[in-house]
Amino acid sequence: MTTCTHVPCSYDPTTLRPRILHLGFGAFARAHPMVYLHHGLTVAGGDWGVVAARLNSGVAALDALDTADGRYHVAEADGDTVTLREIGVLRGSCHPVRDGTDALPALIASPQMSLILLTITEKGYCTRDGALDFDHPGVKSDLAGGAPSTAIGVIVSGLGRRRAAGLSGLTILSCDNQPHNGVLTRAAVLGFAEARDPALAAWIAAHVRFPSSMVDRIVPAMTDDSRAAVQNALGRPDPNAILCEPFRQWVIEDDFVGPPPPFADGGAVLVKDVRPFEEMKLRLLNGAHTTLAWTGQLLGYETVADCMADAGLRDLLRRLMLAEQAPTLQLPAGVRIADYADDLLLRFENTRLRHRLAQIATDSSQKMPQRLFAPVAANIAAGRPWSVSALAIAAWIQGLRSLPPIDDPRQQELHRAVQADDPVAAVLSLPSLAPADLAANDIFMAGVQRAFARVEVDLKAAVAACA
Ligand code: NAI
Ligand code: CS2
Repeated sequence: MTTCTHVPCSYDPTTLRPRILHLGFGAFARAHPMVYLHHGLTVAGGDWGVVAARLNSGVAALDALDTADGRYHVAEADGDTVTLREIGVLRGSCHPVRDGTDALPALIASPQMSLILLTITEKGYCTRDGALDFDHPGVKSDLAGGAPSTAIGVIVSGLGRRRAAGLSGLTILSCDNQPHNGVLTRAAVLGFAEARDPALAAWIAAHVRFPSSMVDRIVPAMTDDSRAAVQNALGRPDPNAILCEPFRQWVIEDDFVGPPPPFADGGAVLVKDVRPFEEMKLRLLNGAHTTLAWTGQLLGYETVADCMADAGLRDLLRRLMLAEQAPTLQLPAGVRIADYADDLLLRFENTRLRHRLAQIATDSSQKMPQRLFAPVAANIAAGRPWSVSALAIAAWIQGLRSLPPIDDPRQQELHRAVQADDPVAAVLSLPSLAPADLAANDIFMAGVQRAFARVEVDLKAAVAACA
């Protein structure tokens, strides 16, 4: 028996002004930053409205939001409850394919624009080794003077117009699962601006803020099941709705140009240093997700919740989190890491989510460094165990060889590498994948090779041996 609660929007969306641009408006945007703003406006009021934007795909998704006047529902679901919140923060949408390539830079340069939010996925930053990747085809084309096609090109173009118009700077807040995501965004934006116009780069460095943030809420892509669950709970379809877990967390570096939107009133925590929070989350939650994505698929499971019914995989994750990831962390004050790990396992059990392992496995080349390679490097340096991490990396390589292809910006290189006689060495030696000193470390290479040999023969036994 499911208890459904419907919470209508209690503020008047027509009083909001477009002061926030959200680039990369997909599933997570709907269910996380918009929800914080929604709660903040509900509690504290204000006029902070959002323009939802995407760059390459998704015109129809934005059209559907416009048709609904920007209103949609977030369904927060677990075993026996569904809470449907009506969100009213959107004040329009923008897409270069529909509205012209000038539209996004012009929005960024509108006087009332104060904040750009980003959920453009790890690859959307066009970086390599922490700096802008000048070999990236999109970056090359944007710098050659074409209409900007990358998020970074669009942002710099808009900031150039703000400067030319004598306007103030603004804040750019990354909500992507990257370590030090503000530092990375700043490096990409400044790298691009420097190549285009050093005076603009200097203006950006002086007038634009790039706080880092740790974001957490599990928001799988919508499926027929989740659409049906929303329709049952709401009594009618909502084509813009999103279903997610009840849990949410947002820790933001307190570094804004001017007063921030009421995110803190909506439950976000503003802190001086986000690093302890982001490392804990990226290594325990996301590291565990990536481990499951590959081991779970190889064992024939489809979703995270399916894996949680396998005692061997549960034990494997606990060991990864507590014996391998936790020792690499400086914990945020007041956090008991065993409780944090137990809470994660409970969240993973949520059968309402049907979080597909194949979705988590996408773009793994962009996820391995922060989720597994960095903690492994720390463990090897300290002489601590890292056998579960080795198994996870080996399962990734075996999965690339034997599972149906999964999207990854480095898919072609990876595909070639896994055909080599020594796929482990070929993959881990790809430039800018693992850190160069880790890839050159014999202990690392031999450890993953040993794990790979076990994974190839009998993954279930390899899991049991590690767990
Ligand atoms: P999604 O697929 O629903 O949306 C992705 C958005 O990124 C789309 O708007 C797409 O157009 C845009 N995008 C993709 N590649 C791009 C590129 N190269 N340049 C510019 N924009 C690009 O995915 P979702 O679930 O919204 O996740 C997006 C990101 O949010 C994740 O990659 C992650 O960093 C972050 N996140 C997601 C969570 C989740 O549970 N879904 C939780 C925590 C963070
Ligand atoms: C997942 C994350 O797709 C993935 O890589 O690990 O999106 C995860 O669901 C979120 O980070 C949870 O906050």
